Amino acid sequence: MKNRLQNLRDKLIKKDLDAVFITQAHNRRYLSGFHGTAGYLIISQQKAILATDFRYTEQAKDEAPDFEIHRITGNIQTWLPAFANELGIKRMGFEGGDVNYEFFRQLRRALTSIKLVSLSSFVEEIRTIKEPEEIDFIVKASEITDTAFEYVESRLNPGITEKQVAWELEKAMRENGSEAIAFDVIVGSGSNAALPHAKPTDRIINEGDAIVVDMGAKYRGYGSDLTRTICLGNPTEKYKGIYNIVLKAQQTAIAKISQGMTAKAADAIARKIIEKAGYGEAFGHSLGHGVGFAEHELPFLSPNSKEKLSDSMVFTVEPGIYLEGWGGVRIEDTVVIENGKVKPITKARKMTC
Ligand SMILES: [Mn+2]
Repeated sequence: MKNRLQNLRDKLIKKDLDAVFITQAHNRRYLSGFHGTAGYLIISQQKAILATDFRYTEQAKDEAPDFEIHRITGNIQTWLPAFANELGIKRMGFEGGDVNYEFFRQLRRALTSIKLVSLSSFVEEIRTIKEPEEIDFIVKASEITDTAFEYVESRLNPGITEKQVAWELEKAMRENGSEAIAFDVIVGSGSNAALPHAKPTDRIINEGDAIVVDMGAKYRGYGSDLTRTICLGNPTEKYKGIYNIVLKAQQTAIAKISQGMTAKAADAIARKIIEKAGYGEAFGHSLGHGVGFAEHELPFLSPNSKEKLSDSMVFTVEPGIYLEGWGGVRIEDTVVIENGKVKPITKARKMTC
């Protein structure tokens, strides 16, 4: 955690801030190691304070050795001013993307003589560069996901419902060591696969149906993200054609994305292939997103992205084509940039057709 705090403190200097007030749960855990669901961090150049309530003070002492643990009661107006005074804070950053309006009003009332600076993605940017141990945890979460997918996929038969498939996948992930699911399992069969984030229904999967399955496990707080499109029985020619366009877009992106490239350029590699094939309108989401504590985090590989990709970033590559009333295809791997190149973390087999 010491490196993480140092990175944060370097950023405080750049922003001319005396301290930062951390409210976002993943950022709190990332910076302090504390897993509890309630608490605040106040970090200056000299001090790192973790303020939490009675339920968590003992746990916080174990999990966050680099922080001074303080037990708090009541809302921030009752305890924050004393810390701000003690630390001599004049300009303090807060997480503008996390706090709600009511909380901001309390913050302003608590710290009337302090200049409050709204920060966006302040810690999230640091989180984009994964440490070796974080990558190991994501690899482990991906292995769990791959194993669960292949196990369920090899036993899929017509007559099962989408909800049953989703439950089998969830069960298999938990049985393989996942501490939770990273997000609700997506299963869309037949025309339901046209919905990129299909909620599993009672639809019975028939012979010849294509099925989009999107799932993720969790290991030590870190997620994985895997999508496969599979076909029960013989797919139609139209289906094969669309599947192969998506597969080509995905594989080309994996082969060509490199360190130093903008996330926007990375997205364009896959998008151009799908556009050229005449399905540009049917690829309505971005190519990928970062994976870590959050299901979706920086970097975002989209046509509007301003980020640059670099070594040790972990993200997904997941092009798709969706046609209303017909169905859809998406293929997604979780990958990492290593030595300048994309290395897939996901190993689950892909259908060929
Ligand atoms: Mn994803």
